[in-house]
Amino acid sequence: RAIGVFDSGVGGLTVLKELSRQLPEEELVYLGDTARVPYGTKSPATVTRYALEAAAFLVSLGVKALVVACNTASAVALPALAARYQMPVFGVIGPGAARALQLSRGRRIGVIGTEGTIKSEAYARALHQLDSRVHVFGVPCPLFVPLAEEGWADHPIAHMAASEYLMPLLTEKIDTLVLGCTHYPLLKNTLSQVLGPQIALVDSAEETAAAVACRLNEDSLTRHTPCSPHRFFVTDVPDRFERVGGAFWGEPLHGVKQVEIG
Ligand code: DGN
Repeated sequence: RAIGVFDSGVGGLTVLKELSRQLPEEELVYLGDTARVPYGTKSPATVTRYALEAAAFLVSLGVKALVVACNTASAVALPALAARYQMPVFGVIGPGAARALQLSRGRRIGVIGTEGTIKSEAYARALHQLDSRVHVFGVPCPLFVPLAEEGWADHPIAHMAASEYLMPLLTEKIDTLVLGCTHYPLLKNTLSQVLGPQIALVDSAEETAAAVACRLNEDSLTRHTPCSPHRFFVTDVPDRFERVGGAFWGEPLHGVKQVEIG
């Protein structure tokens, strides 16, 4: 059986890519809720409703585990999803927080994400639960999402936006930065140019894939035979997803199907 992955749109393909790299034998089914993107500016109640509907669609396909690739949905809807389903349900917040603490030497950790993710303080809660002495500084960086989708992650405009957004984090002398949004791994180069080499970057996508691999192994749910091709679904017409998603997925996307959920 497949692993079901959902996100508000194309961004979650960064998580899917890591899953397919770290678990090459697993079959993956992806749902991008492109009719209702962005989640980042919506209320927790609305995002939770969307997340439950997206999960229900994947569960109807018979998946064995769910991965909430979207940081905003992970931040506000994970308890509701975990309460509804018996199968393993993974979010991106816990794995990203755990890795940030491993890397941080001075316990001064910055978190960047959508407005919804930062306002929820989900990363700060996860970090404080793991270590009560940690200092967490959250900054919403909403412009990074359209910049990444425009293919401008390395453009001077992205550099300017990053300098503005990250200034307060440099003032706070953070030593580690969590990339708390699906789109931000594309901006890694720009971010490390602005922050300098001393500040460690945590890619939640990589950490989440590692957590999924570990848990599937423990539960003996891992596949050991080559998988059938991954499947991609969206809730709006697939054109834009196929065009923009290629850069996130790493190769051209074809055969994306439109579905109705909710
Ligand atoms: N996928 C969203 C996230 O990781 O928070 C970003 C895109 C959005 O909904 N704004």
